[in-house]
Amino acid sequence: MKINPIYGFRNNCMFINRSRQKLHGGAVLAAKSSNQSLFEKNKRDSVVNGSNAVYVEKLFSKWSRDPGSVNASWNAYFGGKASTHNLPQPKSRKSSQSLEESLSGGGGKGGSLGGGSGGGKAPTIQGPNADWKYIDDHLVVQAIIRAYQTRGHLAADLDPLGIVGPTGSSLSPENKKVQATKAVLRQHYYYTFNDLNAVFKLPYTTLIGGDEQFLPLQEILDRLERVYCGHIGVEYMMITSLYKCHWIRQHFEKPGAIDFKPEDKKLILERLTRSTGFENFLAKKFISEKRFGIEGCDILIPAMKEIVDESSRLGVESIFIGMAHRGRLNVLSNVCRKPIADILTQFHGIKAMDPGSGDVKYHLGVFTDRQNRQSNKRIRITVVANPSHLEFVNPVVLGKARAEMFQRGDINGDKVLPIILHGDASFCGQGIVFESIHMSELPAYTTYGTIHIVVNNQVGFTTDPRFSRSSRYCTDVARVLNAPIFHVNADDPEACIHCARVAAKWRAKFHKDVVIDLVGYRRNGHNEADEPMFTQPLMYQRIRKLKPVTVTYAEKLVREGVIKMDDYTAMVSGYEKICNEAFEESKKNESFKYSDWLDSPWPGFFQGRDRLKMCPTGVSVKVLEHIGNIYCAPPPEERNFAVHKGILRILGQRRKMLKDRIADWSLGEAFAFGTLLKDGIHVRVSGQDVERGTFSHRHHVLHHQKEDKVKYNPLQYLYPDQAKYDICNSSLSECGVLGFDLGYSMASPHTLVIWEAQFGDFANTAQPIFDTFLCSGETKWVRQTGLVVLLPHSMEGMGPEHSSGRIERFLQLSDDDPDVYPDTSDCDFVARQLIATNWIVTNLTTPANLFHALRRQVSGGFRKPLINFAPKSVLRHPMARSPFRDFNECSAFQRIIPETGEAGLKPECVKKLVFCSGKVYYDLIKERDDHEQNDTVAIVRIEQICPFPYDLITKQLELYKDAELIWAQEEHKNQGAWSYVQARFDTTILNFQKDTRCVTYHGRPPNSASSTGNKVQHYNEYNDIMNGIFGKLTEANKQRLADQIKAQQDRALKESAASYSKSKKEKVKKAEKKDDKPKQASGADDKKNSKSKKDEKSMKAASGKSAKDAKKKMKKAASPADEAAPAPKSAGMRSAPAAKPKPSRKAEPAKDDQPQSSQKSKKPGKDDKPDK
Ligand SMILES: Cc1ncc(C[n+]2csc(CCOP(=O)(O)OP(=O)(O)O)c2C)c(N)n1
Repeated sequence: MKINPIYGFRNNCMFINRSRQKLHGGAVLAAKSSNQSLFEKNKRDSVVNGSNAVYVEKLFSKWSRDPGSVNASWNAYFGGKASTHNLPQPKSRKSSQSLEESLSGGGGKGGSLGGGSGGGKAPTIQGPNADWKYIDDHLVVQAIIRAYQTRGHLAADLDPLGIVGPTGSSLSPENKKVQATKAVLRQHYYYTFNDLNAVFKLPYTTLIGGDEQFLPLQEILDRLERVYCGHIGVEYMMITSLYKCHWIRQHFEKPGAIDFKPEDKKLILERLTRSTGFENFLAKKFISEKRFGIEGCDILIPAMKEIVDESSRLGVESIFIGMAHRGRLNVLSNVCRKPIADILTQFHGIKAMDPGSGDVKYHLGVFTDRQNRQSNKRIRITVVANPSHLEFVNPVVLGKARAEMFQRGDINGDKVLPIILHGDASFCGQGIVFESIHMSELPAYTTYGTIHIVVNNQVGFTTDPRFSRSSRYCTDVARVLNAPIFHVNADDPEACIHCARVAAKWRAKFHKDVVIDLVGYRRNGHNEADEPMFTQPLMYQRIRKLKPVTVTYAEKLVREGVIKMDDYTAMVSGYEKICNEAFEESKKNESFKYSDWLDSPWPGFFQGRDRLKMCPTGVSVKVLEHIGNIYCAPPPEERNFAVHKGILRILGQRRKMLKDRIADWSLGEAFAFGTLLKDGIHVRVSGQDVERGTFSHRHHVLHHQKEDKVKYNPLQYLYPDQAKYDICNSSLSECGVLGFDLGYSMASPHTLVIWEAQFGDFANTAQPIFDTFLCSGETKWVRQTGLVVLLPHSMEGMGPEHSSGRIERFLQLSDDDPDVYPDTSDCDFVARQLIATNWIVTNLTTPANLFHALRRQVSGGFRKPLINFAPKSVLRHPMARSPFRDFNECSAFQRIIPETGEAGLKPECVKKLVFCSGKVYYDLIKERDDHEQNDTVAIVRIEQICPFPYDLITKQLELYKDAELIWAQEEHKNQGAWSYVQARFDTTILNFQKDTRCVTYHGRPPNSASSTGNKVQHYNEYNDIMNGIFGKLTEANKQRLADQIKAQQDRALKESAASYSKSKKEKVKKAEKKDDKPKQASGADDKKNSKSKKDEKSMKAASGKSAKDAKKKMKKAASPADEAAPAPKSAGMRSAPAAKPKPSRKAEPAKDDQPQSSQKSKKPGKDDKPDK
């Protein structure tokens, strides 16, 4: 016989079968006859064991003489009756004693944990006189209560089909229940209680007693079973807040918590009738149509209505719903109140009057704004249109809700509520679920609580849960939320409505997520045409026998006398009549509009606007200076903000640019943000490490070097009445965060939302958002967004996975026809082309063009997503700078940047016209310069690849009509923009009459990887491209380059030596000044002498040292500033790694009257030093 390690009794003889005793929780009581000898009892009762037998023996003889002389529990044990009155009350112990006090001796008073009658005495462990059984009983009762609270859901009766037992086993119902209770109670299952009617003091951790502090054990067990193992399984004990746990208990444990008034019950039935009636009606009228009905989880509709009503009562004004196909039409009709006739129109197969592809009816969005009858308040409900990709709408809904909160100034989410519906298989199967819910507590992404409802029909298409998840519940992924999960049997309407109501209250009270797991079934196949018996025969045999919940609930209410059967029949026929009338009305519709199903109406934006009017994006230099002065300055002195030395240096460099009226990438971007903020446009930048910038180029958020969490973001302090600027480091998610920011951008057209990828190729993991929302959202759902996506892209020899943002994919998804030359004579051509495209794809090369592109995103009468392939080394490239005049009122976005150097001045002399896009431009101009072909090769940058600038390309063809046409790219042939531009070049050339030329490709050969990881190979490939375009360097070229390098090295040496001797002189001067002071120590002269000798020595070494310095300087210029931030390498490309580094160029200080491109052809002058 085993001894229970905790209780010290033999557990195998204590267990009396629950079914035999009809007891709860395996709690065991054998009524003991007072005549039984202790010896006889001992045989069966292991309370008496070797170690306490003598003690019990004594007690027994005492009790035999006078039953009142022993403790009441022993009296009960030996055969007497336990009563509430003579039970020693726990309060006789020092009930207020804390655990800490107990463990530490409690200040010497009443510290005994073992004493049944401590009474304020010093802590003593009571030995044989203690009433151990009584104490154990109480402790076990407490443990049992806690076990129910923690694990009661494991024994809850959740499955209306009764297939999956409470423990997931396939035993007989009775055995299942035993197993389930064992799973809840674990070791306590084997504990023996003498009397189930014995009264116990309830601990303060339960509210099952209501106003009662004491309850008989049987009643305690009954109540726990009812609360925790009925049709609701509450998972909440993982919540770390005791207060929240208490709140949950108030809403589930308190007697009467789940009671409904008759009128509430009637309302539930009415709503159930509509839910079931809607599906029945569609099934009758459109037998073969897919509608993904909700039958089997019909309670979803009343549950959602309850959430809407309760939330509206609690102050919510706007609800955002995300959901998949299942029950969607029913939700649109019965929750959002989209007119049934409008929904039925979708079934009639009629034509849409507006352009676009539209979408299937069970993906469409809805926006309604109506009076809520229950709360008598207005409420807006949006169901966000979604693709078939399950769960990917989740982050979009969250972002949209968050943006709405911002727009309304709803800082705690009191007025805006997101509700997301999930399928059981998709909730646990799709990673995007985790990515989305994991944002729930992030300051820049929180929605202050989302209500999740899982429509758990216990099957995913044809797959059983046991094959589709490893977790017990499909909701286990949500346990990261530290929020309650209510599992509820969908065939118990009142239990479901109760959970819905509590969920709404929870969200309003705590602003935290909450999950409802509606466990039901699917009455039909995956869709109505599917045969479910193929794959789930037994399940469906049961389903066929089940009455719909609406019927069973109606019968229940009839039994309870709440309604009469006639009332129910009238409800059913009344709703049928409504549907029939709507059906007749819908038949009158001859057409409809996709825009009737728009989920983001943007009131006022589309009305009275000239969509073709392109708004200017340039600003006055004064504004730039104002923004620049704040952006480039350290925090104001009064902030007493310790700034990092490196940041101070960067700010200094920025101020120098301001002075020189020139902007690098960071400044250009800041100008765009700053000017938009000034205009009242809210700007939000989100992504991994965006605050600093992956390449350490942005530094929008400065961190106090001495105080934790003290930050300074200068762009938030440009103007007193500016719009809000948010820049937020995101979680390490692409899909979730991109989806969120897409949703954010949908809330208002007057916001610039930017998502920046760490490296462009990481956008791969967000592909569904690009494919199904961003590139096609407008055509499917008439929904616009001006979201900007920045994808760092360029071949820097950094390996396959950090090089390519996969331009080719985005261009392949662009929907302009490659074979149609558009009407470029139209004066609105540019606007028309932009309006017609599904998104804009750019690969920008100048800060000014970035500035205009960003401003253009929010300037006109339409919104388009912008995918920009962002620079890496070009961020720091000394030539990638724009003079202020490129930002001013006369400037604008340049779709192409034509040649403006020597070749541009004499186009007739040009032999080669090279088109390119992005960073390769800077390589090309350097190589052209090295090859001394500045007058014969013209280089044109295509900044906006899609939509293709046909008109401007045509002009270039005209201008260089005799030149050979070349497309140069650094990407591999099957990648980059080549396949997109090739077809469009052909169309342009064809259109350009008599032109027989064609564009030849110069780039890397096809490859499955986006780049080599080997630097030598990288440079060799580079040389091949450049040799292909410019030919090999001639001897004269080489000599000139060598001379140039030498001259530059000499100059650097001289400068270095000069600065060294200058600093030495200063030091000597300082030392001399010190020497003028009275000498204090006799040995001072000697020391000074030896020091000056040392100085002499080092002066001699100066020239050598400065040579090293110069080399170092140049190496630095040609190598990455840090691992994450590659410095421009174009200067060193030709000479593979082993070769001597070449100096890079520095941009000339811009003068407002010089054209931007003249910088590119300028030969190194005396200011040309390697950029640090
Ligand atoms: C990402 C994704 N994968 C696969 C599918 C195909 N599919 C559509 S519905 C479905 C079953 C989903 O099961 P569940 O989430 O339980 O929802 P239910 O259809 O049962 O309501 C599947 C596999 C899809 N639409 N999206």
